Amino acid sequence: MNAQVLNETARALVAGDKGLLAMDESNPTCHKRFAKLGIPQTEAARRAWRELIVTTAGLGECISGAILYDETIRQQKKDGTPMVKALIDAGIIPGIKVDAGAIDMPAHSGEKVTEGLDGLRERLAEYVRIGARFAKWRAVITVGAGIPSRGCIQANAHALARYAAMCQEAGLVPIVEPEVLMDGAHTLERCREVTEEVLRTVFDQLCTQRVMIEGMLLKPNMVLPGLDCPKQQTVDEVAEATVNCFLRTVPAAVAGIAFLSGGQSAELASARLNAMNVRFKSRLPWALAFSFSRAIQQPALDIWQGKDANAPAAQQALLQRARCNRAARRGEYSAAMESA
Ligand code: 5MM
Repeated sequence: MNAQVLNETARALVAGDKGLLAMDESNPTCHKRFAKLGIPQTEAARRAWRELIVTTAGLGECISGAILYDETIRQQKKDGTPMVKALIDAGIIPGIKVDAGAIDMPAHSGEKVTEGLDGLRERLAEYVRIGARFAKWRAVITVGAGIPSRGCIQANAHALARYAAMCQEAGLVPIVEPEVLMDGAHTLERCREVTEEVLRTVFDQLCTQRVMIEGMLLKPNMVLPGLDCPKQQTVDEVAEATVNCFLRTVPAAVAGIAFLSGGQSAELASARLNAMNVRFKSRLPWALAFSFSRAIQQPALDIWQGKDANAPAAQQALLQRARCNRAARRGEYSAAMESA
């Protein structure tokens, strides 16, 4: 493990006002999004969509790193250029999702555990050869009646820590993503309580597995009320609850925090990140950045609809969202940017 290289890569991913683009949807997730818009659920369509993303001119001004799916990291653009080279040429660091997805957890009704540790060392070595410099693993925590259980939190935290240690051994910066889901009618206070317990457990496991905290990034949920909760807090209240939760649980040595969007609208995700940076940036030990998938891609996908003729407008929409989130990192985002 080269600690200096890991620390430099982790810092580069959250440097300045840039953030990450998650384009690592597994085929089932990608197909769900394509199906809603009548886009064919084929390898050709997935490749075309991802080529549209990586060839968006100017994307590298806002995006530091892109998280790819196994299929995409092996693909080429129509002209034969590998996707990885296209990203590097655009000034974007290539990364790879390495978990094998979340399955139903035995003896834990309604809960999931993420798989993918078997054979991981060999897969990581191959991804390094292809050009990846960081990796990502997502754990899913569901909030409901009597859940999450201690067993679910511990199993997922342990797997995240084993994955992170193996990434660092291979020279890849691990992005550790424990996602407390927004689904349900739980309150913001309940989300805060669960997120705190999850983060405490995750960092305890990361230390136990000897993960170098300076050489990793955290990709968490914001602290939010459930989507069906009747009381939806203001942007400022969410910003405050989220930052306070992390101040209690995330070590100062972590190179950066890059939020997932988790099903928030693109505008709300930008506004909430912006509020955190406006109000707290100067007194936080870590950078507050983004690692959005839907909150960057969805407006562009809605325009593209699988048609070549719509590609320029879709790229414009993608760049617009990336610029909004870059502004949110600086604390300079405003609703007026949406109509610009
Ligand atoms: C939570 O999902 C991650 C962030 O995306 P959003 O900003 O849309 O919430 C995302 O990176 C996710 O891990 C990938 O899309 C892969 O998900 P699947 O379910 O396909 O493994």
